[in-house]
Amino acid sequence: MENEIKKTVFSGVQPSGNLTIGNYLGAIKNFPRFSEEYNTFFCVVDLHAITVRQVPAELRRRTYETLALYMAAGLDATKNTLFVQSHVPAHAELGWILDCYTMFGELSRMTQFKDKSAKNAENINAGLFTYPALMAADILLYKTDLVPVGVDQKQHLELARDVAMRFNQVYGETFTVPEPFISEDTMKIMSLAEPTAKMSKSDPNQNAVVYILDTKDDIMRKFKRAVTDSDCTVRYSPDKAGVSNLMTVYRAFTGKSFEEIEREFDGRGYGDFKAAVGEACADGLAPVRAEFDRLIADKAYLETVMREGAERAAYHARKTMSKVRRKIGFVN
Ligand code: AQP
Repeated sequence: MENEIKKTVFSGVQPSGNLTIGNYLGAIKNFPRFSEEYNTFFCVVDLHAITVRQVPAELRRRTYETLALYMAAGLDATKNTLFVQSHVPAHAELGWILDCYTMFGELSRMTQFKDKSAKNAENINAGLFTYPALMAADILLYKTDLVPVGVDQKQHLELARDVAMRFNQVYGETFTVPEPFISEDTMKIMSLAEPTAKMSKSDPNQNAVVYILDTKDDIMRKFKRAVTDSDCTVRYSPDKAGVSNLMTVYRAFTGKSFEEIEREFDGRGYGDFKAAVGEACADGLAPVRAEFDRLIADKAYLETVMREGAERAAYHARKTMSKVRRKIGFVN
């Protein structure tokens, strides 16, 4: 499966909550497009998830679910390396090493750290702070060329590039410097309750978030209640954050352009529009949900995928680690 000439793609999702349509449209839905032409590594990043306190049984369940969702969204386990981060200890090892090449000032500027420490004031742990160095390790272990992510991860990716270049400057060419792949159309899906804030799986307000596995009824209800404005025209505009966000979701599921959507709902109220967004989203997610239900019922198969994926990932990680250890001066 691995091909020396092909470039490499790596990405991951934290099993830190039920996955949202933000995770789906911003990241997972884009993953399968790389399967044929790249060596691909898609990881369930459970080490990252514990930077915020998790209930152990839920973390375990969501790890299986996230893997099943990768496959339900179209990733074939025979064509992609699908694995769980904590099954490949080299992530933690390189994470520690890169901590020593990442500056306090750089980490202090990360907006995700600022946001998450504001939300988790009682648990501002060192892992939350050094999260981007571990993310750099995830990416650099596999000589990754391209990282498909939502725009919220762009700052972390820039830091990964800086750390790779810094290390290469000190020790000579070691790491490939990765590029982000950000799908312009869906790079940031916003909360339905507060459309100036990102939709997040850890948002305690369940009505603000559409989960990939929500029932059609839930999806219809959530879009019906979505915050819009008093203007009542379906128009894409920076001063209409709620409506623009719904148009982005509708465009992603129907393939229609913003102009077509504006024409379709010209003279019609928000009620019709919200119902159409709900229908399109529920219909678009239905096959993913059906495939997920099939996969999640077969835990033994998911465990086989995890085990084989971890073996393949570990093989590549070992090669990078041996180079890194030698360059740093560790005794073999
Ligand atoms: N709202 C979003 N719009 C577009 N892309 C998004 N992503 C997340 N939310 C949106 C992308 O999903 C991938 C996986 O994200 P993650 O699990 O690594 O962490 P995150 O970015 O912190 O996502 P959440 O949902 O906000 O999780 P919590 O609430 O746990 O922090 C990434 O590519 C991300 O860009």
